[in-house]
Parts: sequence; C-alpha cells; structure tokens
Amino acid sequence: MTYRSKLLGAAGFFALTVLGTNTAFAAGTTAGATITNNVSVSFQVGGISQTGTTASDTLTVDRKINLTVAEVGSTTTVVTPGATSQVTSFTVTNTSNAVLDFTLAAAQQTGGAGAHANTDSFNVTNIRIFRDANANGNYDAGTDTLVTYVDELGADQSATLFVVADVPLALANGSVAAVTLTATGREGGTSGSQGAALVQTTGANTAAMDTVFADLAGATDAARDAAFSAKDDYTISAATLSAVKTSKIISDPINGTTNPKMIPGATIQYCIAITNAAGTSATATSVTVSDPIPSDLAYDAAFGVKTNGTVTSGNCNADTTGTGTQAAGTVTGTIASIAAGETKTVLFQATID
Ligand SMILES: [Ca+2]
Ligand SMILES: [Ca+2]
Ligand SMILES: [Ca+2]
Ligand SMILES: [Ca+2]
Repeated sequence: MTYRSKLLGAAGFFALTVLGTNTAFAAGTTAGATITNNVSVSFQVGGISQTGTTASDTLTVDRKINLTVAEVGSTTTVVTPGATSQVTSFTVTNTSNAVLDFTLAAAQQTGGAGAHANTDSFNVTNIRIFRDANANGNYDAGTDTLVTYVDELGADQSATLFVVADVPLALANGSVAAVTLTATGREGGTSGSQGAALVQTTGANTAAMDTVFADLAGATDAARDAAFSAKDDYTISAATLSAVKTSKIISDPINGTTNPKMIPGATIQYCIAITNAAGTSATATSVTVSDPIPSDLAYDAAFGVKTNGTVTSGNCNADTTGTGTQAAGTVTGTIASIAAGETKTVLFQATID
C-alpha cells in the first residue's frame, strides 16, 4: 500500500486489485506483475450525496532471486571400485518469484569434509549431470536427460538432478569422493535455450522490475550470489583379500605317513588360504585361485582339488565342501564368497618327481 492509498483510504474506501493471472506462490507475487490500487471517494454536502472522485496507483513487483539445492536422502552412495554410472541425487528448487533457468556445475574436491561426517579421499571420473526426465526419482540411463542447465523452472518448482560418475579401481574400503552440485539462477530467456546471467539492481528502486538476490550461502557458495550448492558423496565398499600358501608332507614311499620326508615320491599337500580383511569389507565373490604346479611335482588326481575349507590357528582343516579342477598342470579352485573377516581355502596334493 502506498502512502497515497493510505491517505485516500482514510477518507473513503479502497479496493486492491491484482491484475492479470498472478498466483500467490510461496515465493510471493510474480515478478513483473503490476498491482493497481483503485480508490473511490464519496462524500456529502449538507446531507446530500455529491459526485465522488477516484484515484489509482500502479506499481511493478520486483524480482526476488532465491533458490535451494539439496541432497536427496541423507546417506552416502555406496559404490564398488570399478563401478560405472554411480548416482548421487539432488533437487534444485526455484524459490524466486520468477521463471528462471539454472546453470549447473558438479565439482569435486581434494580432501576436506564430505557430506556425511566423512573426509574426501579420491575423485570419481566421467562426471555428468542428468535431469529426471520421467520424474520417477531414479536415474534411468537412456531415458533421463544429460543437461548443463535447468530450463524454465517456474516459481516454487523443483527439478530432480543426478550427478552420475564412474569409480576408479583399486580403492581402499571406506574411501570417500565428495561431489558438490551448484545451481546458479539465470534469466529464463526462451524455452530451450539458456538465458543470460542475472544482474542485481544497484541503487534506488526503479519503476520497472528490479532484481534482488535473496539466496543464502550453501555448501560452497556465498549469500546473495544467485547460486546455491549442496554436497553428497560416494563411499567405497571394497574387499581386501590376502593369500597365504603353505605346504605339509603327507607321506613318502619309505616311511609312509610316519615321519615322512621330502624324498622323491613323497606326497605334499598344498593349502592356499584366502582371507578377507575384518571390519566393513565388502563380501568378495567368485574368488578364483589359480596355481600352476611346479615341473618337479605331479598332480595327485586321486585327491583332486578341494575348496571352501577353513583354517584354525594357521592350520588348514580337512573340512572342504567344494571341488576344483586341474588342467594342463594348473590347479583352479573357485570360492563362491568370502565375507569380511572370513578365511577359506583351496587344497590340492602333488608328489615329488
Ligand atoms: Ca575428491
Ligand atoms: Ca528417472
Ligand atoms: Ca530458458
Ligand atoms: Ca548463495
């Protein structure tokens, strides 16, 4: 209400009329809208109603630029070394009172705090940004749209965006890669093209639509810079396997199984024990052991290759439950899975030539 409206309103009555099709958004009245305030004044002289008078005031609503960017959910994205197209999700919300474009940037960091009380320790690769084209909240390769900006986002409207990246191999369990998505408001321009950079009005209010930056400081942006940013991160779930190979003599042709010696014809049992590190290691699957038998040894086909045994105090137990194979002098045994802190074995026997 202008000062003039207040003055005239006291003498009669006034009516506020908002022209056009402006909707009352949480973001406020649409920028550029004109608000026309019409007033009518009636009065009497000598108890007789006289011809009244009217007045009008029109003002233009200025543009308040505001936005938020937020991580979807509140947990890290758990990834396996070597995995491709791994996703962190964000929403960009236009809390301005105008339709805007939002240019997008996904940044990495070297060290420093991640998004979930963790510390950045590696970088992902092939980092891209997709918009959730089918609005299902999930990244759908081939359906969702590779973007560099959000086009024509209306007041109070949100867009779901996915930062999609590949994970290098050979990363330790628990390694973290933090990513920051920054959206920066721009003029809407035309649909299908990115508008110009926004410029804040300096100096006094003008009769035209002025522009005021009202955004807060996000993860890496400042207050009142027409930008906002949020972090998410990737955390490696890896298995760390170690192998120990031991041998023991079973028998020889002279002593049998009583105090056997490593003489030609003696039978040796080999044990390969595979251990997955304790703690938060991922379960290793399809663990395949390949062991070429030295030329001075002959594979013991009667014993075969036995897998899935356990180890007690460094000794391999005879509790195997699976079998492997031998071909062209190489023993192969596959263990279906080894969980964190677990040890499993592959056993075979050979005789000394
Ligand atoms: Ca990093
Ligand atoms: Ca989708
Ligand atoms: Ca546009
Ligand atoms: Ca900001």
